[in-house]
Amino acid sequence: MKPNLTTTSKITWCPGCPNAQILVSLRQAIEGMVVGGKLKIENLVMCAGIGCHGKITDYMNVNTFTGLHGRVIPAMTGVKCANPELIVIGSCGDGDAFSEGLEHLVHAARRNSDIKIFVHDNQLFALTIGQASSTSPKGFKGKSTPFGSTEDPFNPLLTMLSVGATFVARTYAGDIQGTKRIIEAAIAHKGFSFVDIIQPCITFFDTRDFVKERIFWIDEKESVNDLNKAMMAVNRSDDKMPLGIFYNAEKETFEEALGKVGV
Ligand SMILES: Cc1ncc(C[n+]2csc(CCOP(=O)(O)OP(=O)(O)O)c2C)c(N)n1
Repeated sequence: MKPNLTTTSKITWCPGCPNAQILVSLRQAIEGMVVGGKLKIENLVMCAGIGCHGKITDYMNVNTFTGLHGRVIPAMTGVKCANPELIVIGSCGDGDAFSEGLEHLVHAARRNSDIKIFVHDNQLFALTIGQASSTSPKGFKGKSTPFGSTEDPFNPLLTMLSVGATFVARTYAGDIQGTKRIIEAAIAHKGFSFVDIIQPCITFFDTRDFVKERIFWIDEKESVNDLNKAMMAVNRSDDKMPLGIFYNAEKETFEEALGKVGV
């Protein structure tokens, strides 16, 4: 039966915020998986951090846990370890995942913890009104960098591939069907799933036109089983923005390995 994933909480994102498009994609992905018998709604737990993205748990009628800024991954890892039967998904911001919480992200990927993380990547700290984050482009002018950021941005896809993430993908919030497909595949994957979702912040850094001119869907067959090719696909010298599942591999999960301890 189709689950009712809506809640009575008032949506307080800015009108037109692409976070709402991510919400639609997520709901559609989960509805489809539940109706198709691939997921039991009572087994799903969704975690989130602090930031604009973090409001998503208010709007999802599933088991949720909203933790601290930068600490989404430890909460997810804890839930999964405590009850490996649960399917644990989470939303975090680029500030959350790549600045304050980067160490958690890297080690969860390295361990292949069976959790699925969706980064709402708007290239800045949005809730605190527009400071530069790790993925802000060089020259970005925001509240903390009024003369322009002097730093090169962090490449999360390349980092995730290099530390052992077994599912690495990127999508664009404005492509609701594309994002739905990627979310479904990430949830279905056994092991650590990392999805970077390009989510322009229409209030502090509206990159929608810039992004739409540069995104393209890759031919996933080219790299999905080949780590070196996946690394090449995400490490471009031009400003094009590839979307799709770059890499998807099978490996023993952290929880499976833990289950063998002492046996
Ligand atoms: C431990 C801690 N550090 C900093 C903050 C302040 N803070 C709250 S939201 C936020 C920015 C969130 O940015 P991001 O994670 O990118 O999410 P977005 O708002 O862009 O969705 C910060 C720095 C906090 N609440 N807790």
